[in-house]
Amino acid sequence: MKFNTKVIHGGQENIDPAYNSVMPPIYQTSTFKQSSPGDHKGFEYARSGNPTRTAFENALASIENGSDAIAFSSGVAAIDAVLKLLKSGDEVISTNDLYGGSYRIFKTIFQGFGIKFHFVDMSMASHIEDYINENTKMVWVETPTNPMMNIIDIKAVAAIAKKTNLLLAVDNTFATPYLQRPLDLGADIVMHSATKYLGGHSDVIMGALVVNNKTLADRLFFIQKASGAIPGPQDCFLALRGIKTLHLRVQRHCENGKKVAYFLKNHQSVDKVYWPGFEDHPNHSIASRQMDDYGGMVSFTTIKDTKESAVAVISKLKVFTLAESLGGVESLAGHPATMTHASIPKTEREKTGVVDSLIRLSVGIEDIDDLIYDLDHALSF
Ligand code: P1T
Repeated sequence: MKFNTKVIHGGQENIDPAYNSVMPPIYQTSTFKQSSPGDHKGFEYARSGNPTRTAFENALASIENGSDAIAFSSGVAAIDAVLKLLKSGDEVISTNDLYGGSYRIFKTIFQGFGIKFHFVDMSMASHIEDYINENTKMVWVETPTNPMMNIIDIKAVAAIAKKTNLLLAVDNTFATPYLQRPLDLGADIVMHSATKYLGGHSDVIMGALVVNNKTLADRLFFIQKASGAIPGPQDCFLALRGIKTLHLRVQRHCENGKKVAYFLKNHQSVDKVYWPGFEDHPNHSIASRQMDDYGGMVSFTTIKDTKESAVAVISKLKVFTLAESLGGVESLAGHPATMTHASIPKTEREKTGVVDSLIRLSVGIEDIDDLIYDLDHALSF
């Protein structure tokens, strides 16, 4: 099956044996009747499993080319589950430019449990080799990175990780499986904030992991059940519905993202623009190889280069909404330094370019003329 068919039908065989509904029912139940102890139809207690959740998990596994997907109540709950594969004394090599909440759970929760994190510039995959020792167990990659749009070569990192038996986890939230399939490139675990493009409509908080290895899947399903950060059936229904239009939405996000990126690059009030589709992006050739297009996320600074100027631009926007999050149909603008990346110390985030004047756009699927007009108006100073 090709991707555009898989988003609609992948993993969706026999989803409603009772009435053959085309979409799975929302099984709003906490438990399932057993005929005698242990005798049931595959579902016992809804923390362990719910058919609506299974329908979402199977759809996601199908489009990521994995054997299994494991759903969670948020993206960070999915990250939390990955880290629970580790134990005290283990070390993780992580991308140095990444979502602030990922950095926060690494540093403020799991570091306290004795896991050590190294934040490394992975623009050259070989940089990670300097940090590998006998305690290293995992490499954490986010690509494109949030918010600097850096690109990391998944295949090259996977080759290094395989040599020393490290697990490679890739946060595929920005790219989505429509543009990038990390398991095919050698990753062991794909992580998603399903809150973003998978859900696609800014109406659900959810996360997921995808793997292509039954042993790893069993461990993660066990953590899902034992720690219990599961999504409810309504959220699973919404995220599944989102997946069915992922290909159409992301295609338009990419088209609009490209037009916005070039508009900004040519605007006299704009200084730097970060978007992996530019030929002068440092890892453009890797992006072109491992992604099918460049996505709808664009970050930029203005020539005034102050926090105040960024805030002034954002506050003039009318079609773009000032809000955290990304990947919904509507365009959003954010100020990473005070919003999504506020939990990273200023000196740390400024090293990777997350300066006070940086603005991040999640370019939505509205009419491009309205988006450009909105930006042009906000940038007229
Ligand atoms: O918000 P949640 O569903 O828990 O997902 C966390 C997460 C993980 N990974 C990436 C790359 C993310 O961007 C996020 C969430 N990010 C935002 C809320 C944001 O505005 O960047």
